Formats: sequence, C-alpha cells, structure tokens
Amino acid sequence: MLSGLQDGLRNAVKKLIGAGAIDEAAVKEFVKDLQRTLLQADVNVKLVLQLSTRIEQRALQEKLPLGLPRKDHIVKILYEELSSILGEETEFNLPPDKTSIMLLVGIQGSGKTTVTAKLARHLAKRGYQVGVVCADTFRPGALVQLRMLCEKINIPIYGVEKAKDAVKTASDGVKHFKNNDKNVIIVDTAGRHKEEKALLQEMQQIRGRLNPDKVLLVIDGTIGQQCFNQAQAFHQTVPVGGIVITKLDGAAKGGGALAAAAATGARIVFIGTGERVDDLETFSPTRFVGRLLDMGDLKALLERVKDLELEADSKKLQRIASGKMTIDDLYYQLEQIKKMGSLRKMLDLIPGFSSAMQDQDVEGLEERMQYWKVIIQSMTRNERQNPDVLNASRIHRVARGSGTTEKAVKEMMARYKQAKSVMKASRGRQFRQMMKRFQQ
Ligand SMILES: Nc1nc2c(ncn2[C@@H]2O[C@H](COP(=O)(O)OP(=O)(O)O)[C@@H](O)[C@H]2O)c(=O)[nH]1
Ligand SMILES: [Mg+2]
Repeated sequence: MLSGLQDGLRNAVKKLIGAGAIDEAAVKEFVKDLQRTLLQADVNVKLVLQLSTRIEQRALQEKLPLGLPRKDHIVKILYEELSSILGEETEFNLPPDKTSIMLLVGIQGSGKTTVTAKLARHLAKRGYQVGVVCADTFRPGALVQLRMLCEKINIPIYGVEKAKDAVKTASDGVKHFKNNDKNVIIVDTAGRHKEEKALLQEMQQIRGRLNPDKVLLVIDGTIGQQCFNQAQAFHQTVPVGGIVITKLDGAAKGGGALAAAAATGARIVFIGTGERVDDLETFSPTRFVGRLLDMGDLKALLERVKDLELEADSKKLQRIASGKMTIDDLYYQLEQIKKMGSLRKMLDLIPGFSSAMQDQDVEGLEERMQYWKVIIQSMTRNERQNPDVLNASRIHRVARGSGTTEKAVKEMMARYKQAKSVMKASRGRQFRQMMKRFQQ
C-alpha cells in the first residue's frame, strides 16, 4: 500500500538512523528527504511545507526527553506530525436508537457503490439493521451492480428500474426502509452527469430532501493531486462529514487523496484496500502512519514480538546459563525484570547483579536500568554480540547516541561482565535456580 510514499519515508528514516552524529545539517537533510518523498507522493505543496517546517523546528528546538536518543526523538516527531495532519483518532459510531441516513457522494469510478456494500456489511456485522438505496439513476446498470453486491451479503436494497428522478428515488427508498425498521440507511448516488454542475446540484437536492446524518465523500486513492479540487467542489455544495479513500491496495500514490482529506477538514473514516466486500478498514491516523513508517500496526507487531520471544526464550536461556551471555541477553533480562514487576523482589533472584550490590546501590537502580536499555539500543549489533570491541571511542559514541554519560555506559558494562562471570563460574546453576523460582 502506498509503496512509493512508504519506501521514501522509510529510506529517509533509515538514512537518519545510519548517520553518525545528528547535527543541524543532518536534520536539514532529513527534512529535505521528507519533502522530496511527500511531493513525489503527490501531497499538496503547501501542506508539505507546513509539515516539514514544523518537523524541522521541533527536531532542532525541542529538549530531548532524558535518556531518549536524538534519532528516536526525531522519528517520534515525524510520526506525531504525520498522524496529526490526518486528524484525531475518532470512532465511527452511529446512534443505536434512531435511524441514521448516510449519503455517499463522489465522482464516477471512485468506488461509491463498492463502499456502499462494504459499509453495509461492516455495520451489519456490528448488529445494525441496514438497508441500501440506489439513487444512481444516471449510469445504466448501476442498480444491477449494487443488487449483485448486496445479495451476496444479504443486505436488502431499494431501487427502481429505469428511474429518472434520483431525488424522488432516494427519498422513496429512505421511507421504505424507515417503515421496515432499519436503523441505518445508506444511499448510493451517481458520479457523473453531462456536466459537473448538474451532478453537484443533484447531490445538493438529495441532501436537502433526505437531511442525512452523515455525508461521506468517496475518493479514489489513485488519482493524485486532482482529488484536492474534487474534494473541495463537493465540500462546498454538500458539506462532507467524513471521507473514504479507496484503492489503497494498488500502487496508489495516495498522498494526494490524504492531502485532499486534509483540505476539507473532514476526517478519513474508512479506507478501501481491495475489491472484495470485506476489504474495508476503519481508519486510524496513528496506525496508518505507523504502517507507513514501518512501526507496523502496533498491536500486530507486539503480538509478533511476543511469539518470537517465546520461541527465542528457550535458546536464550540455555545460552545465558552456559555463561555465553551477550549484551542482547542482558537487554532481554532487563525486559523480563520489568515484566515481572517488583524490582526489590527480583534483585535477589538475579545472579551476579544482586550478589555484589549494596543497599544504597539498589536505590535508583531501576531508573539506571532504564538507561541501560537506551544505552544498549545505541549499540551496533556487532557491539551487542561482541562487547569486547567497545573501546573508549565507541563508548564515547554510545554515550552520546543514547543521551547518557560515559560513566553510565561503563557502569552497565561492568555489571554485564560481573553477571557473565558469575554465570560462568556457577555454570548457570544460579541462573537455573532463579528461573525455577520465577516460575513458581
Ligand atoms: N482494488 C480496488 N478496487 C476498488 C476498490 N474500491 C472500488 N474498486 C473498484 O473500482 C471500480 C469502480 O467502483 P464503483 O464502486 O463502481 O465506483 P462508483 O462509480 O463510484 O460507484 C470497480 O471496478 C471496483 O471494483 C478498492 O478499494 N480497491
Ligand atoms: Mg456506482
């Protein structure tokens, strides 16, 4: 989905992360990469400038949260700013105790009829009684198309063969379903007339007659910049309450559609990601941007990580117990400690850490351990696997990259070595005992 934009953003982030020190020049270069990518993805120029200025300002001026590496901070800013142009997180809810009328508008081919069926299915699955009205009296075959889609999913449809008057058909359809106790009525409309003015006029009339609760504008995600004007034209005649962007499964540039949504000020509520009737997703700005930036759908990612952890756990434990502990293993242990909760209780159970630790050391340890994690994240893969390579200049770099001090890096290394040697000396006996006690 949106592969151009996705690749561009990811490459910009990768370059940033690969850069040595993050100085002003590196930030500016990053912002330039972003601009190029967004423009190539058809995002409106004004919006690109706004967005990049904000990101640059924040990246250069904001104070770093303690312990957060500058690179991570910049990625976080990018994530926040991209999400915020797409609007706030909103739930798409309809009142259960009254009949909601939804009017779908948009030009021919944008995907209205498909979205009508997808939406009907989406709502029916959530317990709504849905009826669908075909008010496209312009395109031959419109009624047949909608009927075929709705029959497959068992949604009742109202339409009149060879009807001429779209406003009357729409209004008759709504009456029909109100008498049938439906609590959501979705009205599919035409997308083309001999001239655009006539189409917009018809939409205005239908809206006047039905007084819909929501007008949803359907935009084809593949058409780029044009949709900006299109969205505005519709919005001026029939104020748009929500936007559905379709065809985001293809090679859509998508940026144009996203920017168009920003232009109307209406929220994107759904995205279409395929031709099948189930290919409709509730739109979440943060999830969407997360996906673009490769942070993944956070939930899915977390679950995947958990699976991987379970798989890796047993191998890891064996390695740690045999005294071949790496820094990655230390990180893993820190994570485990956090998961288990009480640090005090845990300390006694961790071989190597606790044995040489005085009471005053314990104080503030939890906080320091959080730094250790950041420090570890600032190491290269090679350094985590072979910590012996960490010389003075590498320690200096890690301290800077992690926003900590060389002293903190050295302290962590000392603890690591201690734990490793204890583990080796006891041949993992202590460790196995600890694991046993954990599992009790
Ligand atoms: N790949 C893909 N095709 C879609 C999507 N939504 C609609 N289409 C296709 O786009 C074409 C036009 O859709 P239609 O619903 O008839 O548009 P309408 O003229 O606005 O009613 C049809 O061939 C649909 O199958 C989508 O999310 N992904
Ligand atoms: Mg249609």
